[in-house]
Amino acid sequence: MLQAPERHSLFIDNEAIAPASGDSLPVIDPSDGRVFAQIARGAGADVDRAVRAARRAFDGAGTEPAAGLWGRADAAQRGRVLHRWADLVASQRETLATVESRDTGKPLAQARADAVALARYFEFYAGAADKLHGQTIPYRHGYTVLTLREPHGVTGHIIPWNYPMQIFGRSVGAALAAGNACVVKPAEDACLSLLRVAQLGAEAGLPPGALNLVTGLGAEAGQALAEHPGIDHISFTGSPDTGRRVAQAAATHHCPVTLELGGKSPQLVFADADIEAALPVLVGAIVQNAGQTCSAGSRVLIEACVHDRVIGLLAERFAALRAGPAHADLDLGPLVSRRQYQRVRDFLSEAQSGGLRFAAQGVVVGDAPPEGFYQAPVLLADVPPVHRLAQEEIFGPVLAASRFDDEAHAVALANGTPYGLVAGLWTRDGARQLRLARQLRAGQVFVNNYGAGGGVELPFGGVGRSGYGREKGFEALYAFTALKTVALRHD
Ligand code: TXE
Repeated sequence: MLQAPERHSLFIDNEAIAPASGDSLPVIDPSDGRVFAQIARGAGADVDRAVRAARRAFDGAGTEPAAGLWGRADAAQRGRVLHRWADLVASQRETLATVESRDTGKPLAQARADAVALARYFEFYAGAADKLHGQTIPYRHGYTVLTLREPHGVTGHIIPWNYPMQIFGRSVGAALAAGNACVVKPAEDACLSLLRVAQLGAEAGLPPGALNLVTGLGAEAGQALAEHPGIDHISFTGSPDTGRRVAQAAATHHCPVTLELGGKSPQLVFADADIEAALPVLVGAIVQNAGQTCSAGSRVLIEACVHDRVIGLLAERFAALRAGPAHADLDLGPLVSRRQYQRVRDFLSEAQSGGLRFAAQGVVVGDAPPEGFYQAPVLLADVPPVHRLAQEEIFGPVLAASRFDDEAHAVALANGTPYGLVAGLWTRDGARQLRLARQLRAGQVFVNNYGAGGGVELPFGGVGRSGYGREKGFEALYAFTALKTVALRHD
């Protein structure tokens, strides 16, 4: 007998709540294309309810339930709640990883790493909560001037489907540590882990309303959140087009926005690099999460004199990569949805019709269900730098390689897309390392590594089409506060 799909509610005021419409949306397992759950289809009325709950937790007064409990909590108290939350996430790592892996299609080991990273975000911001302080500023005689870092109030968070736990951790962890109350709109394609994480937050001691989740469609719940006049700051991770829409909606009520919009991040390989050390990192940076990573190293630029050798070595590794069901825990799982799969297939058709060279391709294992959204990794060589495959974010396991003649050429190619999120640089020449780190147009530059293993502590964000504002590290805490200057005249 077929099992009825599990049903999930919204999470408001620490309670599971049905959406006002009573409607739901199907959740599809990307490994086999089957519906296995239903989520609540939240929309405007539910967002409004969540914003009111958050406002009460932030600065509610009088006899309202949980009035101001989060807004008035000491910084150390907020830190303690986040610490307990980190411990609960760590203790439920396996459950969370299993849920995330099925929902997104990512191999179990990668989902496990995401759960560990989520706990680490909470741990980092737990420790930072009571170390976020202002300054005193030397001013004229007879004055004392100080700055206060104050929470915005109610913050909105629109989360994508590629790393639900990690992106929730970096965004909501920082916002709560800074004293804000949060309303979160997870992605319709993957939100089940976050519903569980929110429950753990309540168990850890978040008062009702401090954290609220409204699941639903982007055009409904997401748009309603961005437009809501009760939101004091919004952070968005997703596509450039939707980011623009969110910023426009937020601008109607002068709401500050942080946008992280992905990239077309290059890795530059010079002839003097330790190429053996670079190879697994070059492959990992595009295969991780099947290339559905904002900071994926989706371009590799190789110095001409070592180009053919590096392409040959990369091709060997690509040919050995295996894609299969998430639970099989291979190099990569399926893409998250049929839509994302189709998007990647369209790019690859364009590569084929444009005569691009497929230097190597991995395999989809034979027992992968045919209804799953599998794409074997592809290495494209000699991609003309102006080609769409070298310019646009594909968000799939497709690495575009091009060659460069000298340093200036390498920088011109690296900086030659509208994006600017991350860049990787492989060279043993110390002066070149510093020179190029300055010249590369990116929010993060990694030298002889890529991604620094996640880097919870390292400020992250882009320039140009990759967005603006910084998340992670202490920078996120600054972003989730408004600075107030107080000037006292006493003489
Ligand atoms: O993104 P969207 P999609 C890129 C990647 C991918 C492409 C399309 O290239 O192939 O975007 O993915 C919510 N108002 N990235 O269509 O639409 C939506 O519900 C408010 C890069 O899934 O940007 C989801 O929660 N919110 C990226 C979130 O926005 C809206 C991660 C992201 O969806 C909305 C994901 C609206 N009008 C995709 N419409 C990264 N930077 O890592 C949608 N949403």
